[in-house]
Amino acid sequence: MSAVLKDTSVTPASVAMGARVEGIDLTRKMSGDTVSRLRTLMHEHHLLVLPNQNLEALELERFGRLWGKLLTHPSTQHEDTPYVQWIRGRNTKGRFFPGVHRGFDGWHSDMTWHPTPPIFTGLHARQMPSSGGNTAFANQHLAYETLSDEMKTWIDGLQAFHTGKVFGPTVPDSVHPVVRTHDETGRKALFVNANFTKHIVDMPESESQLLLYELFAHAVRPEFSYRHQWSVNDLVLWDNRSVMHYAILDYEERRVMHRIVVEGDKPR
Ligand SMILES: O=C(O)CCC(=O)C(=O)O
Ligand SMILES: [Fe+2]
Repeated sequence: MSAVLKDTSVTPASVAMGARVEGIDLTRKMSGDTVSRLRTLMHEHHLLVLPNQNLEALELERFGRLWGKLLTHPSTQHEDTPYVQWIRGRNTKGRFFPGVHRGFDGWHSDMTWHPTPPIFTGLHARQMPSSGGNTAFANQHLAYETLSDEMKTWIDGLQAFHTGKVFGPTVPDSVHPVVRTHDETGRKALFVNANFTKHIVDMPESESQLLLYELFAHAVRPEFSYRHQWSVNDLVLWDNRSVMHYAILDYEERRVMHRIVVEGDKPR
């Protein structure tokens, strides 16, 4: 264990991805060494679970700023700051996200319709139903690396069109590579999702649909996944360049989360 995290424990969250980091109190100011150690853990594991963090919205915002510039979102904003979003659900059982591809919608990387979509998302559990309301995550490096050589050759260099119109007529659209190279680790990942990725650029619609469905099905194999069962005050931070996620809508009681998103560069 590194000296800078000597009072903390780091354990894998699952075989595919994620690390659980216990013993850090995010209400206290963190040293630069701790922040850089967390960044290294993020590069290795793509998702960090930080349990027992009793944070106000402004404290969550301050933690988010350690990772980069925060983005706002066109849907709900917290009353204390536009950089924290409310994610509230009740009676959401079976009301699946109206994505642009039936069947796999729900699985996504955040805001890929944005020209510089967030590299990190942090979700902080404030109130949980008595059961259910887990979030599933899937490691998109493993998804890319386990494709056949023929498929890799086919999709390397392709671009995809992502639409934000599911959130309103003025939300932008963007074009991003189907295979994204992580700007810090250089590792490749699959970067298409059923919520926002409408079609492959310069490909006939029927061919584009077939290719996307094959990729969507492969991307979320259980072998690549981690399912997080939330406790109140869990903070989960993940890398949207490496991970897709899915909010499981199997509850009827109230569920409340706070969210932050950290802006990235143009995906390449
Ligand atoms: O509520 C959740 O579990 C995840 C919702 C989501 O997709 C997000 O916060 O980006
Ligand atoms: Fe999301």
